[in-house]
Amino acid sequence: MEHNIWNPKMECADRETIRQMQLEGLKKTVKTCYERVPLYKKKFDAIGLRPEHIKTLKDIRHIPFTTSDDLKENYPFGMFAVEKEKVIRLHGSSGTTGKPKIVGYTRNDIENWSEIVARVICAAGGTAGDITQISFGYGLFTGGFGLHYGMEKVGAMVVPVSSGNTERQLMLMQDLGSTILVSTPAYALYMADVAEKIGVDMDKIKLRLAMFGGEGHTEEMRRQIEKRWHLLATENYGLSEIGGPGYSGECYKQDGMHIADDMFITEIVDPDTLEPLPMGEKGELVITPLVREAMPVLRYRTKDISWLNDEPCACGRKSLRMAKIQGRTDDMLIIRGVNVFPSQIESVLMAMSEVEPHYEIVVTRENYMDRIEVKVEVSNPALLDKFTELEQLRGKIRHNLYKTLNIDAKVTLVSGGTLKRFEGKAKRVTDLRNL
Ligand code: DLL
Repeated sequence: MEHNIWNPKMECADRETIRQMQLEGLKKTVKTCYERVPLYKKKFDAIGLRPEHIKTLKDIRHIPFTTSDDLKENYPFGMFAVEKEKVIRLHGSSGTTGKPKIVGYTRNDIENWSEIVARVICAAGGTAGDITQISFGYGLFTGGFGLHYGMEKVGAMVVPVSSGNTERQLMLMQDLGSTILVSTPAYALYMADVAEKIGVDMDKIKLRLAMFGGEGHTEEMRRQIEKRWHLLATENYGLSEIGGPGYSGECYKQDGMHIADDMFITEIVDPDTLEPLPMGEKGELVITPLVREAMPVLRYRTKDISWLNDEPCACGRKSLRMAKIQGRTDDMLIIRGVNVFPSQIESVLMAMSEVEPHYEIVVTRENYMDRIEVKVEVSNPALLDKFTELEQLRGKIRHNLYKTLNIDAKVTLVSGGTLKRFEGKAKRVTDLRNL
């Protein structure tokens, strides 16, 4: 596989050069926000902060945070920093209920976006000769169009199938000889199930690389998907509020996601005190884009938990790397006082060969007591008829969950193919407690 670097000047720049660029970008963005976005003028004036007070990168800690509530309150165009005539595209968050978070792009924004997605693609090993099947939804979701533009920039042949109609996806994958799959990990799993069911010969599939994003997966889940599809799977991360994918992505070394830090300042803060944390410590990811024209945001609180690594990577890039998302500050479940992230439950399940990577978590409260139920599909269908063995497996899963997470869960084993499958982002947790 070829291992090129899309933009060596930026991706391999020394940290000092990057810091210089970041400081310039920060000053400019702060000035634009203050002068053009009423929300920021209000926030700055309230604490007596003026753009000229930002003199060093460290001064970023004086700038107020931006949250998703700010976007909601200023829906749809209140956060825009340019006249509407300059905005050539809108996208939005992927939630299906309520009002979406709307973000805008100028022509330059689209150009910069394609550039950083091209970096992520190249880092993963994507090249001009590839045939890329984009199975992310096209629409307000930034995933489809983001990867599409990046792939075209790299020169790959793009097949914009979008998500859904899985049998047709598989037909095209075989007929066209797709070499890269772009999707959520949940959809790649679902597609593998359907491929098996309709008897697709996996050896004839030419996919060599999958680029997953839009949601996380555990390392164990990644290995399973790689094995089933015979490919290398890389992960990339982003969110609509900062422009979508392209912000960060893994290289083929699969050792942290490289951040486009000539275009973004990244901080990790303690989600409770909001104080910035030192390199390597785990906390909430806070992002300040530096080159966005249509909708710049300052210190956007992502609610995603990660940590940073500033060591140069074996691939040659010197950019900051972020660890895979450990969970969201708002998806942490507190079960009878114990903090549990769904990804930890996934890790426990995925480490067991007796179950499939399809599970659901249901949390309820009865008589003031939290109850958690973990439903998971068993791998061997014959097991379902053997009461004793089934009970043994249930006990084993319960024991492993208790040992690792210190929670006592009800475990329900179901037969293969019975739990919900997802064409986009998976939704595996249902919290019925009305907290
Ligand atoms: O999911 C942007 C994107 C599309 C990134 C395609 C990568 C590829 P939203 O729909 O606004 O944007 O959702 C953003 O999704 O705050 C994370 O919680 C989650 N997320 C996205 N990528 C990952 C990932 C896009 N690799 C929200 N790992 C973010 C974990 C992810 N979570």
